Amino acid sequence: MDIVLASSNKHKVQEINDIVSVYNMPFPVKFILPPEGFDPEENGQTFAENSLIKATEAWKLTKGWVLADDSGLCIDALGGKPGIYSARYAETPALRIERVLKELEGEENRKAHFTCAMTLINPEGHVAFKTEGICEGTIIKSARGVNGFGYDPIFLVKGGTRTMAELSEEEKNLVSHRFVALNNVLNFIKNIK
Ligand code: ITT
Repeated sequence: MDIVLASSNKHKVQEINDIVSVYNMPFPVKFILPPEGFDPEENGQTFAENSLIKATEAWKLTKGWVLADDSGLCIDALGGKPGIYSARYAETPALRIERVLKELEGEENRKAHFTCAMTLINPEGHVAFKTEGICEGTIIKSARGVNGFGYDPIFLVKGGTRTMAELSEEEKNLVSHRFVALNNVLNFIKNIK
């Protein structure tokens, strides 16, 4: 079963394909990139809304099964920011991290979580399933680690001593917000054939 992944973030696509490859699906599932021209306007107010916008845009181009992932980092002391603005918080990933660390300077409450909202649309164009996954942690004071992407180097996973960027890909894919959401999606998909 081919599913179009409504994303142009190659790290996400890689993580999603890695997660599905170790999930015991009863039939092969392959996530493929959307065709050229996929450029949704992410103007929703929530992760779930943006996920639906991306999925709908990709469905219009493909008319097949489509999955969208809208995700981001929510920091308690910043009232949930960067949240849905995670990808646009500054120009580059390094500058985004710098901005977050600056905004948290002197702040003792470092609690944060990653959220991932997924929307699955069927070939008829209806939302077949939607879900969210969360991964809790704290924001450390300076970046550590080179794996993963985005805010991984400043996110210390709850209950551990390493940042998300210090975990191996396999380790991240067992605890991440994306893993939690995708597991729910795959549990749904395996029962539809
Ligand atoms: P698409 O919309 O094309 O899927 P995007 O990167 O713009 O790609 P989002 O709008 O969902 O995707 O924004 C997600 C941003 O949140 C991403 O660019 C990172 O900055 C951050 N993020 C999401 N998941 C993350 C993860 O697993 N580790 C670190 N940062 C993450």
